[in-house]
Amino acid sequence: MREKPIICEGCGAKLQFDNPNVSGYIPKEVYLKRLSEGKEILCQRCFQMKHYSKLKHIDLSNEELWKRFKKLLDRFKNVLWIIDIFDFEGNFRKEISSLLKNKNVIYVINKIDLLPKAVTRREMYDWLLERIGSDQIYLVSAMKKLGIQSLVRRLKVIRDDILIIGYTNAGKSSLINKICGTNITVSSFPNTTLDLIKIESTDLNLNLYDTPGITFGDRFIDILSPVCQQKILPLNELKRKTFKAVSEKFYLLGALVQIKVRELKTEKAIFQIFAPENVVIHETKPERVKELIEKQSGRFLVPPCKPGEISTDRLNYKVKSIIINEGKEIVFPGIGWLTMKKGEVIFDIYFPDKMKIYKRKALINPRRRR
Ligand SMILES: Nc1nc2c(ncn2[C@@H]2O[C@H](COP(=O)(O)OP(=O)(O)OP(=O)(O)O)[C@@H](O)[C@H]2O)c(=O)[nH]1
Ligand SMILES: [Mg+2]
Repeated sequence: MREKPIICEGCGAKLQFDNPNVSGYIPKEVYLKRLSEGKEILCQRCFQMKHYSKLKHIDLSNEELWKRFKKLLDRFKNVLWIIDIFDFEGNFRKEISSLLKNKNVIYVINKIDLLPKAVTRREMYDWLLERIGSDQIYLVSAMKKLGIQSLVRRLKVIRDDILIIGYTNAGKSSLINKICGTNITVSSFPNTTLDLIKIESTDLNLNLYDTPGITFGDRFIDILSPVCQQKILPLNELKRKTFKAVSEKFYLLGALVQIKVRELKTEKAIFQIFAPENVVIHETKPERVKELIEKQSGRFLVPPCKPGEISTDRLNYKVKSIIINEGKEIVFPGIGWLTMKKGEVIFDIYFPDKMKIYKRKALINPRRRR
């Protein structure tokens, strides 16, 4: 007979029968029935996420998760850091890397299927090597099962416990499921995994530990409701729109970011915006911006996903001027980036003051297609 499980097999929360609003809740009769049938035992939240893509709200504090994460890290020497390639700046945080100095760290760059097919693995690897500063980099797609075998070969030589860490929604649980054939709950909602989950892998001859994802709340996606975050999380190759830069024109990323061409430094300039399928990229004239944002935020202009979803006091806007030329990108963590294809432009970027934007060397090389 199966041992009586005391934690949810989907999210790691301690099972309890008393409070439906706290993690790990399962009605006692359901628990006993599934136990007697020898079936998988999931808490109500995991069950609803898995079968109905429905989120049951659980109060979670980022600070508390971070505190627990740091404590947990002390116990492990080997760490697998899962990083979402779509949100590299949001995921690859100094706050985390500074805690990994004396660890054996393997960097797993997940979701490579989101990038245009023309970007080669070599290009991605070189770009990442420069930024991460370690050659322990594995490029994978947990969803499309790419790069898994070479990662597995690497893991097999470790022969010791491995802690899986990373930002929420980076794909930690998805990757473990692909490697170990487990059935941990995976979803596009943030904070799916709630506690440590131990996976004993006979194939790898070691134990893996899945962990709850980290968030610091400063990515554009973080100010959206969990349901909206789920809606805009990219699952397919990113869409892109190409624009000829026109002085004074505005380019909107939903209602969250306004990009204005302040000045063309070259006669001609072309740029592209990359974003998930459900993020609206819209070109407009300066005189239309205010009205569009007021009337279409959460309607045509997604994100947000609903009118009034974000209270205006949280959207205190600031403006930052950035000059960029060919081969550079401006990143809006969690919702997209702008790649300069040709020429040089000064952009004025209007965005909520709690958010961070970054300028970086282009991941999507503008010269490839010439
Ligand atoms: N396109 C794409 N999506 C992926 C990939 N791996 C995971 N996802 C999706 O990303 C979302 C998050 O996956 P999870 O495995 O739940 O992520 P996690 O890191 O465990 O998240 P938390 O438990 O919240 O910390 C899900 O919608 C997955 O289907 C991938 O390789 N490519
Ligand atoms: Mg997870």
